Amino acid sequence: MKRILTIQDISCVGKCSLTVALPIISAFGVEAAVLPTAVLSNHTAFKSFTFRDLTDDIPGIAEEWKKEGITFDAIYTGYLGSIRQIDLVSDIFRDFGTAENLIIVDPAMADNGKLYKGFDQAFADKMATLCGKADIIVPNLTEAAFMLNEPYIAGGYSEDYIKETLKKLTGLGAKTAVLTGVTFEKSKLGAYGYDSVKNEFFSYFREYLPVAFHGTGDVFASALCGAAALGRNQKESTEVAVDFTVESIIKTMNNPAHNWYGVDFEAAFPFLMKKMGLV
Ligand code: PXL
Repeated sequence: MKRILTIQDISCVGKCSLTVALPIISAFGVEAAVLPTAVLSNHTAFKSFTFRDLTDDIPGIAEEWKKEGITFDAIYTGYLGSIRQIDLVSDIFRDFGTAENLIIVDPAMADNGKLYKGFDQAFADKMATLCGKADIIVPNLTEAAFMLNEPYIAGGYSEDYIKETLKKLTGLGAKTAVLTGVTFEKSKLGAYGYDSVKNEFFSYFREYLPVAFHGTGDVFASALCGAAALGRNQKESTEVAVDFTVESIIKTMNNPAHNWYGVDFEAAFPFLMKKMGLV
């Protein structure tokens, strides 16, 4: 069985980060190993939250894995809480990265033109250096703008603008960049990628849904990792991730009792497993 190490916080309630990554990776029939970076009562879009930083635990946990000779087919990082944590995650890439395994970085730190609570430009600059060490990065347009120190453009941009942005993102050092939340026409939304090794662009669009839910970036990244770990190529993995995210949003819209803080990705598992040929 393939094994993914995912490094991000555990927000006890909130349907994001580890409470999303763990079940989704498992649904692919892939083992999910976790390195929790912090424990929060709930994610930071709630009015208030507790935050227990686990940074000091990271080196010791990694040492134990080294003693055991544990290896990973992919390492996937999401929300990270501090600049020091990014340095420690870089050490993990150095120590557990190989020529064969995939390093996937979701620079989860911003959306809709704004950084999440607690982050500043220095953090975004540091996240850009972590992205430089990845095989695949999956920023949204806001995260891309902060990492490139450019203004955020919400819409009305051209395909050339997206292609240039993708080239600048891989210029940070990542082999492939996949931008999420890309839209050229009102009725369609999707992801646009660039593989700098093959010098190839790829994209996949679905119908635009007039809703916005928290945690969809984490759902997208987790599904892309699962598909990539099972050997799907970058375009195929992107398609699986877009389709699963759209299906999760549709399930949420169809549930009148859905909560405000995350999507009902659990209800989309039958769809995912069929799509992946797992059932
Ligand atoms: O969904 C990204 C995310 C992850 N973890 C925490 C967050 C957020 C977004 O707000 O607050 C703690």
